[in-house]
Amino acid sequence: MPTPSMEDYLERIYQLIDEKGYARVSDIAEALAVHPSSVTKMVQKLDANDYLVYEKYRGLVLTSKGRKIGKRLVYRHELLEEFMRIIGVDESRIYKDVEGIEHHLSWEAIDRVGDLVQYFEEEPERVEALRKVQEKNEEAVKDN
Ligand SMILES: [Mn+2]
Repeated sequence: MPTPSMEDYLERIYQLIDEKGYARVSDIAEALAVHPSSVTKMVQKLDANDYLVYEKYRGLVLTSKGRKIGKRLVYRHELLEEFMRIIGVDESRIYKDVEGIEHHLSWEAIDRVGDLVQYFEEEPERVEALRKVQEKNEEAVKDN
């Protein structure tokens, strides 16, 4: 099992490769706002755990294990963002909130959140009904 920090790297490396076809240490450092030496250290750790193969002058390649987990981590992040959007969290807060919770939920909880997102997406009236509850609660706060 990757640690939360390893998960952050795998998620970002998977995304970079998906978008650009490669992930350089400098790109990863920029994306995660960390020093390149920290990236090199972590990349070596991910290599030792068979998530990727790292060669100093040739860059890095995810193994099938790394790709599988990376894909799941990106899915998890996107699903949780969608969940936050549906429950009405302000767009400006969504990214940070997801970064704060994503490593701390079980995969079972993620699957159940997936069911809930699907439940709302299948019938837009369900989202409207939720918004009505939220409006009512906001009115109640104002009246207090
Ligand atoms: Mn994330």
